[in-house]
Amino acid sequence: MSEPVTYRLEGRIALVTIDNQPVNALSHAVREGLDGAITRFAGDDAAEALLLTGAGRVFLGGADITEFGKPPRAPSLPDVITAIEGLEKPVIAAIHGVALGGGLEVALGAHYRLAMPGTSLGLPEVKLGILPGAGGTQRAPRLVGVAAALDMITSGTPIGPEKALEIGLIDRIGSGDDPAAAGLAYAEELLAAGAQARPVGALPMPQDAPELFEARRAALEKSARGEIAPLTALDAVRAATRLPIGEGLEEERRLFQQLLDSPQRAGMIHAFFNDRKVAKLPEIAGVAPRDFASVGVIGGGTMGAGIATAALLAGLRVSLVERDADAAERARATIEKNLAAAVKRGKLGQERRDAILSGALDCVTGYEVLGGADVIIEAVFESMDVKKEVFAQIDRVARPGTVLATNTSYLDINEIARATSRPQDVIGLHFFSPAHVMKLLEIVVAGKTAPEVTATAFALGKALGKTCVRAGVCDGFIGNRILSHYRAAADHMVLDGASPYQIDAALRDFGFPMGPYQVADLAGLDIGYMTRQRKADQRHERDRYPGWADTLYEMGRLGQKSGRGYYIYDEQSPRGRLDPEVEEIIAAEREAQGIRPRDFTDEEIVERYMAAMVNEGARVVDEGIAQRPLDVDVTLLYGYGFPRHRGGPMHYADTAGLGVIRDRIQRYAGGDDHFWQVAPLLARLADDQSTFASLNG
Ligand code: TC6
Repeated sequence: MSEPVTYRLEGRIALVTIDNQPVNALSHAVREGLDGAITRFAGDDAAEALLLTGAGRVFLGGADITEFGKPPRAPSLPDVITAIEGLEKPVIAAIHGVALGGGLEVALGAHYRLAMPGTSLGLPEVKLGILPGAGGTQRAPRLVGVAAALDMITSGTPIGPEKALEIGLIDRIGSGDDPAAAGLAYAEELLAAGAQARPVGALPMPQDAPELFEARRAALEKSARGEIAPLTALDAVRAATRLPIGEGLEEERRLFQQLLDSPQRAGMIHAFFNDRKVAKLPEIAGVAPRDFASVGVIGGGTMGAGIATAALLAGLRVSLVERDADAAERARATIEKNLAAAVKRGKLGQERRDAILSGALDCVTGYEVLGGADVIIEAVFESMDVKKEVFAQIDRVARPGTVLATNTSYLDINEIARATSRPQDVIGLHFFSPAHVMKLLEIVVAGKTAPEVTATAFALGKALGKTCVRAGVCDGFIGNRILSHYRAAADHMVLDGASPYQIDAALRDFGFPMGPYQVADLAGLDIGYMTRQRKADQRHERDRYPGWADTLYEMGRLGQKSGRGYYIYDEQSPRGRLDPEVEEIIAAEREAQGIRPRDFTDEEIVERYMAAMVNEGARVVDEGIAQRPLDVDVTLLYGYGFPRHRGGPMHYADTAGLGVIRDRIQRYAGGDDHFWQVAPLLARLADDQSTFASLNG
């Protein structure tokens, strides 16, 4: 293996290059290499300055995340950076691609910083449940001031070189396309000007700003939803305003270690690696996707228009088919509105928007236009008969090799595929509404879907910026199937005495952005009603029924869209306020069912809700609907608001202990042994004292 850190004299400049592909993570070997290079440079009389660069696509992608949670190995990154900073001859960092986390902290240990155009500079540690623990919280505020440092550190959002130059994070934006060449030229220029070592740690302590810290703390307490890293990072920055650099670094280390040991760190790193593992599937390894440049969308309602918007934003051409000219016009107007919102959010330039609307979008009424599409996505009314009719028509016009996708959220895709003469080309693409905003895409592989079609679906999803999860065919696929189970558990608690408001609040405290009854109001209570109607003939005599939900629907309480659902929405409370009438309706239902209500603690609410989610998750994995527990975790994280710092429901279960979850379910079965039956996979793993993670590969 080649050396991860090389040292070469370029005239009077020592060029130190870090080469640890793919992202030059600061692994143990890299830290050792850097340590060696520092010592060599200090004793190298021929070297007057040191230039740090990264080989390949990026400068440095940060600390090696795979090492977190393992015993630390010297030299530590903070020590290496302090040694860089302490060098008596100038050290320059030439940054390209990304300088993230520990990578940017290395650059902060240098005395001068140059970044190439397009570079991304950030301290994203809070997104991994930690804080910049290699001096970032002490050096960044000294360099750019408290406010700008807090922006970067507590949000984790990277900035570009222009902004970095403006706030003083870097000294210069390089030119050309070779960072080493740009860095060498800059180093020569500095030496010619007599530049000296200029340690950031020696800059004056930044002024304390109590009001700023208080305001930021209050804002973070609201937005962090139980995440501890942003608040702890804020404390570390505050230490920079009160302690000299050496003590500040020690305090940072102490706080970093606290976070490193927390289950939140484990949850967020689990999520980080899952984001990457989820698209790695043996069935499509080495399978080339088909080319796609144009997408046909059938149906221009909220979902179809959202899918079309997502495809347009990804630079694809879109032909949208509606049943008549008015509907086509309405679809176009919805897409225009979506694009205008994207312009407003800074996601799309005005010029690009104009080009899209004049050249890349066609809203028409005939299916013939679909003959030119590489992928066709159907987003019409959820009825098997309608879908089959649409697919028969698609089959008539689509050219061979076109991927035929349905956006159904529960129908049997095998049956839909049979309506065509090419079931191998048929696949499910289950978008979440609004489709141009929500990150999750369930890719539902049917019995005869060809691997090439699955590979194309994953490539398309990636192009649309989605997190794609492979699912198998069943009612509700991965996400909605699990949802219907944990939502039933919540309904049972309502029947037994918990108020929907208590349940929502308990789950918000757990970290969900909304509780299940707020979600129901957002989606519309008609959706739940329709689902209950649809599944009426599958209902078992022992299923417990949330009759009050039908009453709310029949009263016209459809949720946010009608101003009333579980909550009341009006000018005075746009986010909803509690309604005693709902409690009365529920109380009447309990009485009608002969139930004596009891109290629930928030803890019991969360435990029952999570047990139901995990149990159904285990069934979904066992049946092969999800291939691995991690697919369940990613689905719930990206489509259902599961708190990222808890990693996902299956990771949550591993953390709690599978035996504990199994025992809870067995205990609940004492009250209802129809609903509460331990899933066989959960029982097996618990008996073996194993984990869901053991199945993630
Ligand atoms: C930190 O620095 C703390 C400091 C204080 C400590 C004292 N380590 O994302 P990609 C892997 S915390 C180990 O697909 P891209 C990744 O798993 C860190 N591995 O590529 C994948 O492996 P696979 C702060 C890492 O071009 C492969 O590299 N830094 C690391 O789309 C390619 O990754 C961050 O949070 C790592 N640090 O994006 C940055 N990073 O092929 C995290 C990546 O086996 N990284 N891998 O699946 C990123 O944001 C992106 O990877 C990227 C490149 C923008 C660097």
